[in-house]
Amino acid sequence: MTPKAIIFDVDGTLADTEEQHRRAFNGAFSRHGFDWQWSTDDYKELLTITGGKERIEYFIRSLNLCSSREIECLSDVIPLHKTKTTLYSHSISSGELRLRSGVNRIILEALEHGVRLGIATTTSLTNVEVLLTSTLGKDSLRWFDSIVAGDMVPNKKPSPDVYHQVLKQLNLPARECVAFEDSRNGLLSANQAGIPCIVTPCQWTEDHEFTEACLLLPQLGDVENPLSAYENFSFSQPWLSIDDLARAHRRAA
Ligand code: XBP
Ligand code: MG
Repeated sequence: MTPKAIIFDVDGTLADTEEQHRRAFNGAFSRHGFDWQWSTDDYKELLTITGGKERIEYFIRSLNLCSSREIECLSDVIPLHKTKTTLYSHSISSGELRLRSGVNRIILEALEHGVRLGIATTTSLTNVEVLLTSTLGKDSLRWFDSIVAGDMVPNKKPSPDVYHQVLKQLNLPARECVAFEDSRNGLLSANQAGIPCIVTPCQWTEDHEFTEACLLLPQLGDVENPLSAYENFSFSQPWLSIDDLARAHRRAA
C-alpha cells in the first residue's frame, strides 16, 4: 500500500549540498584565522562524521596538537560552526543550488496523493529552512508535518534518534513510512528505526555500502532526467512515481 509518509534526508538527498558545506567550512576557518582548508578528498573522509560541529572537533583532535593548543582550538568549535552556517545559508539563499532530479516532482505527487512529508536530517535547522525556501518557496515549510534537524535529538545519524523523533511527531508506525537517504549513516539510521529506506547516492557517497536499502537508484528521475529500466524494478514511467513507491514499499514490508 502507499506509504502514509515519506521522510526525506536533506544533504545529498534533497540536493547535492556538500560542496557548499565544504566551502562554508573553509570560509569559516579563514575568517577565524585558521590555515585549515579541507580538500574534496579530506571532506569525503570527514563526511563519515555526521554533524558539522562534531566534524570540526574530530578534525582538530586528528591534528595531534599539544594539549593547550588543542583545548584552545576546541573552544572555537561553536563560533566556527556559527560562521560556517551563516556562510552556507548565504550560498544557498543565492539560489545557485537546485533540488536533485525528481525530488520536486515526488514531493508534489505526495501532496496530491495525501502522503504526508517529514524531514530527518543531521544538518542545522536553519540550513533546512533556507534550502526549502530557496528551492520550493517560503510556503514549502508548511508542507512538512515534521522537520527534525541537527541538535534537536541527542545523537546524530547513524543513531535512529532523528527518525524516532519524526515518527513520534507524525504519530505513525515505522513500517507505514518510507525514508529517502543518500549515505550509509542515513540508511543505518532509518533502518534502525524500522523504516524501509530508498537510497539515491550522491557524488560523496556513491562508494558506500547500501545492501540494506529496499531500493537503490541513481536519482528519483523526472521528464528531463529519465531513469533507465532497473534490473530488479520495473517503473510505470521512467521515474519513481508514488505508485512505484507503493510497490517498492510493499516489497519491503
Ligand atoms: C549531512 C550532515 C551535516 C552536513 C553539514 O546531514 O552530516 O552535518 O554535512 O551540516 P544529512 P551542519 O545528510 O543528515 O542531511 O554543519 O549543519 O551539521
Ligand atoms: Mg544525507
